[in-house]
Amino acid sequence: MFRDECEIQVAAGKGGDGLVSFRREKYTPKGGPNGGCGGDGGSVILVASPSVTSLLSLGRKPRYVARSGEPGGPVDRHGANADDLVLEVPIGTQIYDRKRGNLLRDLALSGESLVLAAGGRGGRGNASFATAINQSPRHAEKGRPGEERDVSLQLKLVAEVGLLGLPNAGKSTFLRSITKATPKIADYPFTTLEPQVGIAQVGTFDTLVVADLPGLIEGAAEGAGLGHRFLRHVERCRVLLHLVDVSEGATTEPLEAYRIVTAELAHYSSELARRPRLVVATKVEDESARERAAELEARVAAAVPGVAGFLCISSATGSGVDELLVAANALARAVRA
Ligand SMILES: Nc1nc2c(ncn2[C@@H]2O[C@H](COP(=O)(O)OP(=O)(O)OP(=O)(O)O)[C@@H](O)[C@H]2O)c(=O)[nH]1
Ligand SMILES: [Mg+2]
Repeated sequence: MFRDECEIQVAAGKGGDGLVSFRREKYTPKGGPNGGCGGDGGSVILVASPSVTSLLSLGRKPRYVARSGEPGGPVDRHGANADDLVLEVPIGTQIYDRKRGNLLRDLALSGESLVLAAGGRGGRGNASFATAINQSPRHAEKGRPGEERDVSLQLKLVAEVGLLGLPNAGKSTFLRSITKATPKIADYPFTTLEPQVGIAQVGTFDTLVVADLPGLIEGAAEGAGLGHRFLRHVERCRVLLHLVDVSEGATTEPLEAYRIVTAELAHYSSELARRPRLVVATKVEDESARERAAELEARVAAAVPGVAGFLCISSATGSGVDELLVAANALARAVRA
């Protein structure tokens, strides 16, 4: 199972209390104050880690509590600081404050971290309060409470290229043919239930991170099929590849297939609908497919905003696949620049 959002509560550790204590030495009736300070409570910290790919395990527990600092001891002994509680999240996790609803941080890079809840400071012991006037203070501070926070976490994949299309368009097959990723492939719709990323080698020097997504169908915005919530994963993609099956066996006519996905994209976000795109005719292996591809090209090339090119591929024979990668890479670089 894959999980791309979860809600958790976190509580940092309380600071240890400071101590009230006095020196007791033989033959010294009234020793000075020697109560030590409490240690600091542990903080709760989120770190983006490449070894975590979903929010599944984090979401299993509703609340995470860091340990408290140890109290101060006699003879000026400082209580031990508690260790921080470090929680690993996938790269691309966005953290929202649930009370205020605002975005706290976007952990888009490996190793980036956020202190979600800071540990409470330890209280000072009575030794810290001794002055020339008050040489035997009888009070110490309590440790401060740790911060608490309710957050919701959302994972947005970080990929340069996103694959869009109707179910069975050949998205997963394409990803498999260009990367080491092994998405499931089958001739029934909605084989892909969760987004998956792979890294493609382009030429000798370049790599391209490509995200395979579930198929979109008419009415996805209203929840049809798998809905369109997963489109948030393409929000970060610089470039979209819109795959359209033009083979004999396609269940939907190419132009209609193109229109449906474009409309659902626009429904989701007008900005996303204008994202630079390549339209890709898939399963182009015979003359009739080539004809349908040419027809589609003639229609979509007619000034659709964002469409930067039209290509034909067959992941089965490999024809056009390298050219598509080079074109997608060039477009991604052009957008980045
Ligand atoms: N002949 C031919 N068949 C292909 C090609 N690419 C994909 N297919 C077939 O088309 C069917 C669907 O392929 P998938 O890659 O699973 O399609 P998808 O777009 O990922 O589908 P969903 O995950 O359901 O949205 C499978 O039976 C594939 O074998 C191709 O280039 N040529
Ligand atoms: Mg698929």
